[in-house]
Amino acid sequence: MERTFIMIKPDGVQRGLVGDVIKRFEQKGFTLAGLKFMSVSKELAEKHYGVHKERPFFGSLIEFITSSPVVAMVWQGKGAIASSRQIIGATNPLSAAPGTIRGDYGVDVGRNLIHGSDAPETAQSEIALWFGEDLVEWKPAATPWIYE
Ligand code: IDP
Ligand code: MG
Repeated sequence: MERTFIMIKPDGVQRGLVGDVIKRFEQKGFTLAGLKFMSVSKELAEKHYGVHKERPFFGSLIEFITSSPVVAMVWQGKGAIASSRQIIGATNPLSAAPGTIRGDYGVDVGRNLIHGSDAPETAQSEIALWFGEDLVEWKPAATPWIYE
């Protein structure tokens, strides 16, 4: 089982899409392992997006992520990292396929609604950064109806 870090960005929260986003991950069959509604400090935002430090959009990205609350989550399941990226869609919402979160709701790359870890190593470090050990271990009753 894999775990991935998913964050509904300030635009997703402000636009009332929290329920829809959570619903998509639940309906896929993934399991929630962590969830918090929070404001993001500049320090946390800069650590999370550290890989983009030299990019021209870094400043506006940090300003945006810290501008309004986010929903931070950990979702768990078979192939959860790559599958979540498919559920989310391409970085630029105009290129994201209809049916994906960004494809269905977004227009601008700087307002693309949601973050998802892109690989096992980043998932591990992002979960540690945002949640530490504060995750819930549980097995949903529907598990045998989702996995053979
Ligand atoms: P990802 O979120 O699909 O993994 P990354 O390339 O890791 O995309 O970029 C991180 C975030 O930085 C994007 O989700 C987007 O919000 C923002 N971003 C990426 N490229 C641009 C750009 O060219 N202009 C403005 N913002 C960008
Ligand atoms: Mg990324």
